Amino acid sequence: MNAPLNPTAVRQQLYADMSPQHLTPLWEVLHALVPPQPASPCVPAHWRYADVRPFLMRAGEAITAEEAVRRVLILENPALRGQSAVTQSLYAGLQLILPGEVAPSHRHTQSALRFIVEGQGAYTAVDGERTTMHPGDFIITPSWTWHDHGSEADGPVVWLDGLDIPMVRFFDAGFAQNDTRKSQVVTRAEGTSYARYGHNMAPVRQDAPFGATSPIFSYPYERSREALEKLERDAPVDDWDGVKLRYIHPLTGGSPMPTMATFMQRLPPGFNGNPWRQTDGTVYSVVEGHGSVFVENAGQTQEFAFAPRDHFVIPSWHTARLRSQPGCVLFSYSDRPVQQALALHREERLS
Ligand code: GTQ
Repeated sequence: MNAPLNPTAVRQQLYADMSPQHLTPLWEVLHALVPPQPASPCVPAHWRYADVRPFLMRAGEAITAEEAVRRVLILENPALRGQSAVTQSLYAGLQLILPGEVAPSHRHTQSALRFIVEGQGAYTAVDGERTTMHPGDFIITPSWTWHDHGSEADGPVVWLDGLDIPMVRFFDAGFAQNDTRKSQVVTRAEGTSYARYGHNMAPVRQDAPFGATSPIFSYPYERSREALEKLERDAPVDDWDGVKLRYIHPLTGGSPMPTMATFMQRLPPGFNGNPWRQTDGTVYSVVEGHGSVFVENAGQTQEFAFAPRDHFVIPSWHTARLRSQPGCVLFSYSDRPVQQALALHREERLS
């Protein structure tokens, strides 16, 4: 008679025997698959511009924009190295273009946002219209539109690229093409899209030309800043966010891109915000001023003391709070519209 096997041995034998059939037991992984709350593999991270800029400038000497196609240093989440991801769903990178250079025209199904960090006078061209970049401008490249970047500036121009690359990769839905031309032909005067859609007005007989993506290619910093300043002066300041507005698609009121939401906020001088957490991991670009973000990570609180042009990421469901002595302005983006479309987004405001 065989000796009775203990349950552990029975199970291990079962797993081993069925493994060649590509079968695996749920009960060994259920807890991790359906966690009681999000357990992001991402970690909070901070990229000081003072540390990053020398490498960007070295990249400018090591390769041309044309040879690189896009001369970008990717901001990789330290816990996701090798994945070109700043969160599980989002990509972030800093792109450099030097005077006289062209980043050749191509298109892809990934949506892109550009947030101008340093310099001015470079342009991006989308659908036949060029947009000149200024620090703090938020610029959109809609999915599957030809786009090239160029510079007639007299110094380096650097911007933050925010793309939905990991999300599109997750869906296995990425397509891309190179244009036959280096730069696209300009067919419209600069500023026409902003004139048509950027003033709480819209053309009488034209539907959304880019569907779910905003037809405003550039949201100028001047306008956003003006709004935040007015609200800081004349309206109640939120205890968590300071003064915060979201950018909108002017024809829908929704996010400017289907996959990414973007925000601009001003923390007034002496702001000491309450903590919050939300399921959309968020990337921040510091526009003006100094401050600190405190992020809880594995039971410990990390402080990132930030300066203008710094970048930082707060992962999903990490508790964070913001503080600024002199006051500051922050731009941010996340995958919130996707989570909202899937009825997954949650936010908790703590005190
Ligand atoms: O400018 O088209 O950072 O295609 C990554 C992929 C920028 C761009 C990036 C891209 C671009």
